[in-house]
Amino acid sequence: STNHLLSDYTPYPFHIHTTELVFDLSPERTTVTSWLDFERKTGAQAMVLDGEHIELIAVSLDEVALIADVDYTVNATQLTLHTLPESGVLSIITACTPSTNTSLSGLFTTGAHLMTQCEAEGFRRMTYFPDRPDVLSTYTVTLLADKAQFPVLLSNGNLVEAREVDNGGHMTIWNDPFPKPSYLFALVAGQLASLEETIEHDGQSKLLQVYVEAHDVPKAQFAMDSLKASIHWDKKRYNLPLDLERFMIVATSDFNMGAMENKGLNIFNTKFVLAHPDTATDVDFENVEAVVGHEYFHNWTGNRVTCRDWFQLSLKEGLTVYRDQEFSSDQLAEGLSEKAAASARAVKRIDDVSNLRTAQFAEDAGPMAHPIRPVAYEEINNFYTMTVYEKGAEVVRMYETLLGRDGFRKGMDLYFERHDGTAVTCDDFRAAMADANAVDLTQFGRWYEQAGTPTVSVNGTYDAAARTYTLSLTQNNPAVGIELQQASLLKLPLHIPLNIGLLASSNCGSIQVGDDLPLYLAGQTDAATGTLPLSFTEASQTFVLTDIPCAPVPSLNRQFSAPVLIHFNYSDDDLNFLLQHDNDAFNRWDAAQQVYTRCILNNMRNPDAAVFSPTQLNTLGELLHNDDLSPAYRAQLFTLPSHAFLAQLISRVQALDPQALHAARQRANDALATHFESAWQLLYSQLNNNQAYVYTGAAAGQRALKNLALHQLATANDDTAVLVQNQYNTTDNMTDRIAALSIAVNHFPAAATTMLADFYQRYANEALVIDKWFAVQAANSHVSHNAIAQTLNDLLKHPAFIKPNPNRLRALIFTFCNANPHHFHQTNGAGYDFWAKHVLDIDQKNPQVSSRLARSMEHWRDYAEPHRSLMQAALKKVAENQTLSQDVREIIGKALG
Ligand code: B3K
Ligand code: ZN
Repeated sequence: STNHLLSDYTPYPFHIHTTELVFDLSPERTTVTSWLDFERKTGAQAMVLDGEHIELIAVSLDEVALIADVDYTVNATQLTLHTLPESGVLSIITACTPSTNTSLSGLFTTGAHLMTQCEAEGFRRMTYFPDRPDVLSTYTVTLLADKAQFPVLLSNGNLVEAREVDNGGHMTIWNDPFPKPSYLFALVAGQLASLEETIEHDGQSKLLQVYVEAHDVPKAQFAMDSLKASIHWDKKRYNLPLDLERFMIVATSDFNMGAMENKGLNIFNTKFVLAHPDTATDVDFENVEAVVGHEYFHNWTGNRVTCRDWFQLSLKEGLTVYRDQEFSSDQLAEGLSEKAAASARAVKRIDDVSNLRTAQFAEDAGPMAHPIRPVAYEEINNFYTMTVYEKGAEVVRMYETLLGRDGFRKGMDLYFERHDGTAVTCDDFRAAMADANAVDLTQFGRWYEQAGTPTVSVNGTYDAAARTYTLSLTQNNPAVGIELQQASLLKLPLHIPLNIGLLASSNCGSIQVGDDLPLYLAGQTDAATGTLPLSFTEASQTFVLTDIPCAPVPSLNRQFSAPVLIHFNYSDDDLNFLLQHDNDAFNRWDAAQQVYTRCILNNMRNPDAAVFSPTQLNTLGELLHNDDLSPAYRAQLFTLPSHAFLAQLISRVQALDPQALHAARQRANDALATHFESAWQLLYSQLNNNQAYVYTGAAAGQRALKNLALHQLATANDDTAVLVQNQYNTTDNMTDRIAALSIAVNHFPAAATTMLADFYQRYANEALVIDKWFAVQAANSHVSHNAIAQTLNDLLKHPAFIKPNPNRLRALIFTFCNANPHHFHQTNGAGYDFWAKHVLDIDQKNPQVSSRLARSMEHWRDYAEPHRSLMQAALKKVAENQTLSQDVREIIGKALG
C-alpha cells in the first residue's frame, strides 16, 4: 500500500472549468457520460484521472474518439491522457453496478433508492476525474431514470428542468453555480416523501426539504426545525447566508457515518434525521440538532472554502465541529436567565470534553496518534478521527479564547474575504486569524504539527508575607504514535491558553471562603476578577500573582481552555474544597471526576477498603440535594469517569488489568448507589412526575437525573424491579422506556426477558429502535460470560441480523467490543476471537466499517497479561489474512508495528 505524504503535494496541472454529467440510472448498470472543459495551467504533463471499480466504455476529445493505448492508457486506478492540447472538452463514458456496491462509497443501492457518498474518494467509483479536493469545477448534472421506480431525482444546486422522457422515463437537470470539488457531488434517485417549508432569508425565499421514507415523515419535523435554527444562527453569528435557492436533506438507513455535507443536498444516516418522542431518546434529539447544524455549517466552512488536500481535513472538520458545539450551546441557553444559561452551557461543555478525554486522549496516546494535520496516511478514510474532529475543534476554540469573541469573528471574516471559492490550508486559516487581529500566531501553529496530549505540571506556592502566589508551569509532550519513528523530531513548547482562578481557602477581609480572589498579574496593570487567562508559551514558566490576601486553592484550566492533562498535587481536602466551591461549573465537575478517579484507583490497589471517605460522601450528598444545581448538571456530577478514560490514565503508569478496573469502578458505583439510597428514592419520586414529553435541555436534564436515580436504586435495592417495570409500561417516551429496559437487562433478568420480547414486538418496524434493542443486550455487563456468549450467538442468528447495515453492526458488534469491557476482556480471549472474526467478515463487504472495528484493539500494549498476548495474537491472526482491505491493513499494521 502507498503512503501518502503531505510533503509530496503538487498542484493539479489542469483546470476543469465546467463538468457536465449525464447519469442513466439503474441498480444493475448505470452509465455515466462526462464532458470536462479543461485548460492546461503550465507544462506539458499528461492528464491523470482517478477511477476505480468502473468499466471504461469510450473517451473522446472535442467529439473525436480517442484510441486506447495510443492516446490514453488505463489501469485499475487511473486513466492517463498522454497528449492533450492546451484546452478542450474531454468526454468519457463509464459504467458501474450500484446493486453490488456494498462499500457504501460511490453510487450504491439503499432500500429502493440509489444514493452516493463521495467523500473522500468515492467519486472515482462513478467516472474518471481528478478526484482531489483542490480541483474545483462548476457542475451541471442530468439524471435519467424510470419514473415509477425512481420518482425523485436530486442532485446539487438548483433545479433547472424536470420532464418526462420516452418509455416511462423521466429526467431532471441540476446546476450548481458554486465551483466545488468532486467529493461534494451527490445524487439521489428514490421513492421518497418530503417535508417542505419555504422561508424568507437574506431577502430571498428559500425552499427547505427533508426527504425520508413516506412512513417516516412524522419523524422529520425536528430535523426541519433544526435546519431552520441552523440557517438563522449562521446568519446571525457569522453573517453567513444560505446561498442556494433550495436546501435538501435526504435520509438513508445504510450509511457508513453520520451524514455528508454535499452542496445543497446533504445525505444523512436516518439516525441523525428521524426524531420522535416515541422512538428517539433525548440524546438522539440532541444529536439530530447537532448533526443537522454541523452539515449545514459546512456550506461555508468546507464547501465555499474547502481543503487543498486531505491532510488539511481539520481545516473544515475542526472548525465545523467547533461551530456546531457553539450552536448547540446557544440553543440550550436560549431564553434562559443568565445564570441558567451559563449552567446549560457548562452541561454542553462537560459532554464535549468528557467525550474528548475518553476517546481523543486515548487515540492520541496510541499507535494511531497523529497531529490534527497528519503528515502521512495510507487510507484517508482512516483519518476521519477524534483528533482531526474533536481536538481540531479545541484548537479552533483556543483561537477564540486567545482573540476573544470579536477577534475570532474578525478572523473568520478575513478568512472568507481572502479564500471564498478556493481550496486552502490550515496555515491560511491561522494567517487570517493572526492578520485580522495583528497578532503573531507562529508558535500556535505547533498545535497543527505535534501529536499527543501535553501534560501541564503545576506547582503553587503562597508567600503570606509578600502576599504573592507563584504558579510554576511545565509542559511536557513526549513523542507518540508516528512521531516515535521520526528520529529527528524535536517537539517544541506549545502556546497554551490556560484559564486559572484562585479560591480563597478561608474568610479574609471582605472575601468569603470559596470566593474567587481578584487576580493581578505581576508586571501587568490590567486586573481581572475571577478567571485569569494565562498565556503559557515556554517549556517552563512562572507566573506571580500579587496582592493575594490569603492562601488560595488554584482552579486550573477553567472551562477546559486547553486540551491538556493537568498535574497538580491536590490533597484530598483541596479536591473536596473545589467540589464544594469552585465557581467555574466545568472545573467543579472536574473536581468530582478527580475525586472519583483517585478513589477508584486507590480501590483497585486496596479492594477491601471503603471507596469514599466520610468527608467525600458528605460533600457529594450536599451536591446531590443542592437544588441550585440543575438536574442535568447533577446527573453529570454523579456519573463516574468512563472505563476507557480511566484505562487510559492507568496505562500511562502501569499495565492495565481491565477486570480489576471494571470491578473497582463497579464498587465505586455501588457505594454511591447504596450510601445515597434515600436521596435517589426522593429524587426519583420527585422527578417521575408524569409530565408529557417535551424535548428541551431542562426536561432532558430532569429525565437524565431521574433515570440515573432509578439505575442507582436498582443497584441498591431489589424492590426497584417494580418501579422499573412500571416506568417501562407507562412512559410516553423512548428515553424513559429504553432506560428502564437497560436497567432491567442489567439488574432484573427475569423481568428483562418479557420486556425484551415486548419491546421487539412494539418496534419491529422501527429499524433505529431495533438497533437500541440489540445495543442494550450487547452492553449487558452483568450476567455470566457464558450467558453473554449465548446472547450474542442468538442475536447474530436473529432474523433482524441478516444482512446487517452499518447501524446494526455498530449496535451489536461495536457495542460489545467497545462498551462492554467486562465481557470483551475475558481472560480466555473469547472476546478477542469474536472481534477478529467480525473484522474479517465485515471487511469482505465494507472496509470503512471494519476498519473502525479494527481499532478496538489498538491499545493492546497497555494491557497486563494474559490480555496483552491474547490481543496481540488476535491482531496477528487478522494481519495474516491475504485479502485485507487497505483500510484495515493500515490500522492493524500500525497497531502491531
Ligand atoms: N465530511 C463527512 C465525513 C466523510 C467521511 C468519509 N469517510 C461528514 C462530516 O464530517 O460532516
Ligand atoms: Zn464535518
